[in-house]
Amino acid sequence: MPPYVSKLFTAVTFELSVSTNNMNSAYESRACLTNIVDTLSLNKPASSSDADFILRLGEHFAQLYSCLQDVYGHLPDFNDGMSALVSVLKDASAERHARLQLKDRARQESPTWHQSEQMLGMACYVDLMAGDLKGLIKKVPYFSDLGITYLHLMPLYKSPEGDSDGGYAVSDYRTVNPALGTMDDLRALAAELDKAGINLVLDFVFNHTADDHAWAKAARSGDPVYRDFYYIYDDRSTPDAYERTLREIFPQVRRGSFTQIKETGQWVWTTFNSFQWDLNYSNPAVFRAIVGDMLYLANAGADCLRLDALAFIWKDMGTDCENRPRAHRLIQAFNACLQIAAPSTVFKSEAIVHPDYVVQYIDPKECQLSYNPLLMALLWESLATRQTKLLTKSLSHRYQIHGDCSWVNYVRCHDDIGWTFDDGDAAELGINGYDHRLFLNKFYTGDHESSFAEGLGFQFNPDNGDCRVCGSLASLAGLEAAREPHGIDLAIGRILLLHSVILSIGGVPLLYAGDELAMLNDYSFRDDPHKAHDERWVNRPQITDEAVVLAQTKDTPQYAVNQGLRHLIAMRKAHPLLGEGSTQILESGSEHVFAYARHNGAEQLFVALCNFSEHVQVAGSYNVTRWDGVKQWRNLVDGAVYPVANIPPSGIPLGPYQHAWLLAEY
Ligand code: OTU
Repeated sequence: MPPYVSKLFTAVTFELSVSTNNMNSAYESRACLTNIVDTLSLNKPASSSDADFILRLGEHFAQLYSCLQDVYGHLPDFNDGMSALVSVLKDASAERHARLQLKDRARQESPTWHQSEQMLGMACYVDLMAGDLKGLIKKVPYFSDLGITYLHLMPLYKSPEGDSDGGYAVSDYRTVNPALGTMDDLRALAAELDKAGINLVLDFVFNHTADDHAWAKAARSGDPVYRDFYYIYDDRSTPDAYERTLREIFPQVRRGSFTQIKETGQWVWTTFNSFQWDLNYSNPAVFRAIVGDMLYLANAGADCLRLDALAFIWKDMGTDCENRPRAHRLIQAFNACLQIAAPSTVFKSEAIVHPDYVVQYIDPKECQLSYNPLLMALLWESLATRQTKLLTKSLSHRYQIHGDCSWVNYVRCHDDIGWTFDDGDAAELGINGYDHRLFLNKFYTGDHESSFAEGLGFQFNPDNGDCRVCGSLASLAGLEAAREPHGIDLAIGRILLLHSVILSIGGVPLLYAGDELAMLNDYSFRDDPHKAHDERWVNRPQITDEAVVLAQTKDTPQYAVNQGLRHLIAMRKAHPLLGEGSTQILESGSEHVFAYARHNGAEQLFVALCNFSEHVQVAGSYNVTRWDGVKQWRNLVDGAVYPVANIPPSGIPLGPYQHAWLLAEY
C-alpha cells in the first residue's frame, strides 16, 4: 500500500474510533471509501496537493458518509452517489488556485482566525457601492482605511431581469451578473482583497434558484430529471397538505408557499418570491449539483459562504418545514465537503428564526459563523423601550456558543428587522410577546408618540397582524426625524451606542455599507416598478461620493457618526480581549443600562456600560468594584480614568446614550 493511502486509512481508522455512536455506519463508510479510492484511482497521488486532498478525504469522509446516510441511506444507489460526490470533490480540489491552497494549509493551523480583534465586517451591494466589480477594486483603499477585514458582497450572480429579490434569485451560480462583470473580475477582486487582508464573503443561495435557472427551465418543459430538482405537484392536494402547517414568509407576495406554473398548471414550492423555486434536497442529485456550485464559489476565492435561508432546505409533512433535523445533516455534509475540497472556507449561517433554532446551526462541523438576529432585534427593542431587561435576560443565557465559532453581530442589514426574541424570556419579565411585537412595529413604522424612528412596515400578514420593519440605521435611530440640535445629538448617540455594542461584545462586528456615513432612508425605490413593492429597498441606498464627502465635513451629524465609529474601531483593534476572550452578560443594576464584561486570561478585564435612555443614568458601583485587584478603570471611549477607591456607591454616571468601555488596570 503506498504511504499516502496507508495514512488515509490511519485517518479513517482514527475517525472510526472517535465516532462510535454508529459503528455499522463507520464500517460501511470505510468499505465505501476503499471502493471509491479504487474506482477513482486515488491511491496514486500525482502531486502534493493531491496528497493533501486524500488526507483530508480520509479525515472527513466518515462524517460526510454518516450525514448523507441519514438523508439518502435508504436509496438503492447510495454508494454510487457517494462515489459521484467524491469525484466532484476531487475535481474541485484539483482546480484550486495555488494561493488558496496555501491558505488552506495556513488556516488549518488557525481555524479560529475569525475571533481576532482585527476582524471588522462590512456588507455591501457591488452596484450600489461601486458600479461594478472593477469599480469595487478601486474601493479597496476605502475599506482598508475603515479597517474592514471581511467584506460581504450581496449576491452578484446572474439573475432575472427586473425583480430578482436583490440578487437572491440566482439564474446561474457560475456566472456573474453581466452588469457587474465577469467571473475573472471576481477572481481578480478576491486576489486584491486578499492582498489587503480582507476576507471575501459570498452568498450561497442554496434553498432556491430563480425560475429561469436552466434546471427550472428544463423542469418546466417536462424533463423528468429536472422536475425532480424542485417540489412540483400536478394538483393542489400535496401543497394543501403542507400548507396546513407552514408559516408564510412573504405573505404580501402571494398567500401560501406554492406558485402555479403558467405553462403547465402545476404547483411549485416557493417559500419566498414566486420566482424563487425551492430546491428538492430529497434528491441526492440536487445535493451533488449544488456541492459543485458551492466549491466553484469557494474556488473563486470566497473565504466565507453565507448560507442563505438555510432553515428551509428540508421539508417534512406535518411540520413548519423549518430547522428540520435533516436540514442540519445536509449542512453538516456541505461543511464536510468544504473541509475536504476547500478547507479554508467557512460557513456563515443566516437563520433569522427563533433563537433556540439559531444556535442549532452553530458548530465547527456545521456553521462556524452565524448572524446574531437576537442581539440585533433586542438592541432595537431596548432603544424603543429605553429598557434593557429583555436584552439582558435573553443574552445572559443565549450568548454562549461553541468556543471555536463566532457570532456575526450586526445592527442593520439589507433585510427587514423581525422581532425574533423568545416569548418565554419575555413572559418571565411580564412582557406579552405578541403585544410587544405589535408595539415595536408601531414604534418603528412611526406610529407611536414616543417614537423617534422613521421606518416602513414589510410583509404585513392579515391573519395574525404580524409585520417586519425596514429603514436605514440612521432613520430608525432618529436622524431623519430630528429637527433641532438636541434631537440630532440623541440620534447620533443611538447610532454610536448600537455600534459600540457590536464592536465590543465579542464576535465579528458587521457594518452595513452606508451606516458608517449615517445615510438616511432612500425612498426612490417607490419610483421603480421592480422595487416599489419591496420596502427593504428603503434601506439599500446608493453609496454616493456626496455621502462620503458629507461624512468628512466637520460639524455635520454624518461626520460625528463617522468619527465616533472610527474611534471605536481603533479602540477595538487595539485590545485583543475584544476579539478572543469570553463574554459575560451582567446585571447592571439599572433598568436602562446594558452591561457586559469581556475576559481574556486572568489579568485582562473589560466592562461595557451602555445607557439606552436619553437621560443620565447611574448603573451602580458594583459593576466596577466587584472585581478583585482592579485599581482603576480607563474609559477607552473618552480617556476618563476612574480609580476604584473614588467611585461613589451610586456608580459611574452615564450621559444620554453614553457607552463606557472600561478597561481594568491593576
Ligand atoms: C434571506 O432572508 C435574504 O437575506 C433575503 O434578502 C432574501 O429575500 C431571502 O433570504 C430569500 O433568498 O426572508 O426577509 O426567516 O427571514 O432567511 C428576509 C428567515 C428573509 C428569513 C430569511 C430571509
